[in-house]
Amino acid sequence: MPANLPPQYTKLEQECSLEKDPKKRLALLERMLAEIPKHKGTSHMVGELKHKISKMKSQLEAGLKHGASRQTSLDHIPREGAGQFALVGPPNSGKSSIVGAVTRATVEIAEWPFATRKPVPGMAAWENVHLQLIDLPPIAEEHCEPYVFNIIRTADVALLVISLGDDDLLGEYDYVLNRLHQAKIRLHGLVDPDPQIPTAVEKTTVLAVTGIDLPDAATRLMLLQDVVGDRIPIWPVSSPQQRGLKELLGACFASLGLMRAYTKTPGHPADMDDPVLLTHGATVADAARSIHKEFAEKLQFAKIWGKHIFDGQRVMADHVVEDGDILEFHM
Ligand SMILES: Nc1nc2c(ncn2[C@@H]2O[C@H](COP(=O)(O)OP(=O)(O)OP(=O)(O)O)[C@@H](O)[C@H]2O)c(=O)[nH]1
Ligand SMILES: [Mg+2]
Repeated sequence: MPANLPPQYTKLEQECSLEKDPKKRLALLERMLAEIPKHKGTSHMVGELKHKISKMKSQLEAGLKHGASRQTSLDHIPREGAGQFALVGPPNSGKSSIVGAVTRATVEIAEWPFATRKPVPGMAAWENVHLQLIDLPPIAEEHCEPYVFNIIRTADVALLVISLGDDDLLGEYDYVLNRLHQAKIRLHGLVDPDPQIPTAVEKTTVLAVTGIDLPDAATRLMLLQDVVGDRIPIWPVSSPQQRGLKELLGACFASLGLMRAYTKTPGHPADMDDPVLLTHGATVADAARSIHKEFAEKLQFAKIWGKHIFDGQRVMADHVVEDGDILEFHM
């Protein structure tokens, strides 16, 4: 028996699948339970909803018992948003300044090195997506927190930050790359594979240089450019002057290799603030599945609005989605 779900339920379900805050998620689940038509065709879904609600309630209660302030584990930060970026670099290179400039996180910014003592995550908004930046203590010969490598290893991307204000920027750059490689993390594009370290994890890398507002910045940037060549682009920024940060975040999103599609319910405009993030080559079925596995199972066809099709074209589940497409699922 088909579930025949009303559009307001489908909308709540989409909101809930994207909601990260546990309390808001619980409220949405409760509204879904109120909205879902109760008949034989939905009894399985009603049961599942009740189970999720009771699980979420116990998790919230357990969280309260262990103290209201959420403790950040030192070597694991739960991923949020479209992707997780670990800020990597020598001391005083401007990592915290970037995180402070583009997120609401409270970071330690100081003229002296080793100001950052623990990982601090923050969410940065770029267009209609959120990127999670993790400020980290520096990588230096004098001292380096061992957990830093675990965080970099599990992050989606390493955001390497080098300062043009550093008299030894090439030495620091080399040191960080080598130290990471010794810790079995090979920055993609910047470090070639080494048969001595065959198990090194290859990490997508975005390279930012800070201090483009400083004297000699242009000359120093050319020195670094000579070393990096055209292997990966260098994104120049000035955090105090808020220059280049939007472009840097754009490059961060691009490094994830994701595209954005949008969903709509019949008779309503698409929600362009709330993209579904998909890997390139994803199909209509993949898009449906990313919202809810039931969507994909019950999908009969989708209507699609985009660049290389006519508006509202009817497509089947195996149709490949393009960046910017709007999808209307029919079950
Ligand atoms: N002029 C200029 N100063 C900057 C820029 N970015 C950071 N700074 C300054 O550089 C110093 C170090 O900045 P932080 O952001 O604390 O550097 P960090 O890499 O987090 O340092 P650690 O925590 O020691 O690893 C501070 O005095 C910042 O104000 C920049 O783009 N331009
Ligand atoms: Mg810092």
